[in-house]
Amino acid sequence: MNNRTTFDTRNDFPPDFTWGVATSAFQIEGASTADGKGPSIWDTFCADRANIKDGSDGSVACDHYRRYRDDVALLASLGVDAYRFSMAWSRVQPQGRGAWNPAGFDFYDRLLDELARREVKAHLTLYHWDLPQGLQDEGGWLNRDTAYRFADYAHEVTRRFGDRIEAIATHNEPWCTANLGYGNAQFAPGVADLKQSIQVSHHLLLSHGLAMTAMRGLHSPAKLGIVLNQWTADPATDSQADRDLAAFEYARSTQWFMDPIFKGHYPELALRAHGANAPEVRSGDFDIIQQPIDFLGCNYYFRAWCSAATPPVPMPAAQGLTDMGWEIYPQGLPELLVKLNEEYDLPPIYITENGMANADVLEGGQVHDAARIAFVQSHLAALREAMAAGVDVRGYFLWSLLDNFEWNSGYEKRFGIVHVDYATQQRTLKDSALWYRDFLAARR
Ligand code: IFM
Repeated sequence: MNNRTTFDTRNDFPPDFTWGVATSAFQIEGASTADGKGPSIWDTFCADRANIKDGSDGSVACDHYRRYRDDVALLASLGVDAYRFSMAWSRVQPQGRGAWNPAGFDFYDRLLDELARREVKAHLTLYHWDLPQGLQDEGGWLNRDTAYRFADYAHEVTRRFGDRIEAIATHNEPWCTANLGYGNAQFAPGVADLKQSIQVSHHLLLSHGLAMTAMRGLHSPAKLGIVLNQWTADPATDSQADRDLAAFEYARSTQWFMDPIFKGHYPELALRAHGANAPEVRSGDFDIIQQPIDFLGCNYYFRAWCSAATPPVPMPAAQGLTDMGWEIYPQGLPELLVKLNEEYDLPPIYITENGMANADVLEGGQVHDAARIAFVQSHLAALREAMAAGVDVRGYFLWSLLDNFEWNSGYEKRFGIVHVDYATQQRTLKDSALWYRDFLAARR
C-alpha cells in the first residue's frame, strides 16, 4: 500500500480548483435515432454483436437524452463545479457534412441551460469517438478530408455555444481512435492495420489544429484545448531490452501526441521505429498542429509495464487491479505530470478523467464501493504531489458520473459513482458519490 496522506476535504487544494465529473455522449445518451440523429461508427460497430462483450449497444444506454434534467440535478447535488461531457457529432450534423440538425442542437442548448441554471460550468468535448457513419463511408479518419469536416463542425458548435461553455476540447484520447479503432480492431470502426492507424493519428492531430484555427477565429471566451490519455512506461527490469521497450512505448504513445502539439514534429525514436509505416505529412501540417492551446486535458488510469522477456516479467500490481484488469498505480500520476512539465512548455492542466471500474453490487439501495473511494483518494494525494512539485493543475474530473456503456465491454464494467440499473434506469448514489459530495462540501 502507498503511504501518502489522503485528503478528506477539498481544502488541501487551491480554492479555485475545479472539481467535476465526466461522461461522453455515446456512453450515456441513448436515443440513437431520435430527432434526426444520424448513425455513428459506434452504432454500426455495435450492430455486429460479436464486437461487444455482452452483445449490447448504445441505443438506450443511460437514457440521458430524455433524463438529462434529472442527471444535471443529480450531479449538481454532489456540489461539483463543472461537468465534462461530449457532443454527438451525428446528432447535430447527421452526415458529418452539409446540413445541420436543429433538433440535435436543441438538446445541447437545453443541457447547457440546465447546467447554467444550476451554476455548473460546461466542459465540452467535440469528439469522443462517435464519427458520423456518413464520413466513415468516405474513408473516415484515414481520409484527410475528415479533418476539414471536423473543423467545420468545431466552428459551428463554437459559433452557437462558445459563449456558454467554459472549455472546449477538440478530441478525447485520439490514441484510442488510432490504436484501438485502426490498430487492433477493438473499437469502431474495427480496423487492424498498423500503417492505417499511424496515418489516422496524423489526421486526428491535423483535425485538432484545423479546429483550433477555426474556433480561434470566433474569439469566443471558451478555453480551447485537447484531452489525451497518457502514461509513463516503466521497464520491468534494468535490462537494455526492457529499457528500450519502455522508451519506445512512451515515444509511440504519450510523446506521439505531445510532440507535434508542443514541438511541431513527431518523436524521432518512434518515427524511426515506424519506418515504412510512418505517416504521410504534408508541408505546413505541423504549423497547423502546433499552436498554443489554453489547457491540456490529461486522462490518467495506469502506467505501462514493459517487459521484453518471454514470458513477460509479471506486473507487480502491489496496489491491486481494477475490474478492467488495470494496475492501480497512483504514483504514476505525479511521475507523468512532472516528466511532461520538464519536457514541454505546458499550459494549465486539467485531469479530465480518472476513476476505476469496480464489481459493484447494489444491495438494499446502497453500493459499498470502498475500493473506488480509496482509488480516488490515493490519486488525489498523488496529484497534490505533482502540484507541490510545480505542475500547474487546475482541475480534476472523476470518470464517471454514471455507470455507462464501456465500449467493447458493454455494460459489464461499471465506472460510475452513481449506479445505474439498466432495466429501470434507476440512479443510486454509490458510497463514492456520497464521499465525493462530502469532500466537496467541506469548504473552508
Ligand atoms: O470509458 C472510457 C472513456 O470513454 C475514455 N477514457 C477511458 C474510460 C474508461 O475506459
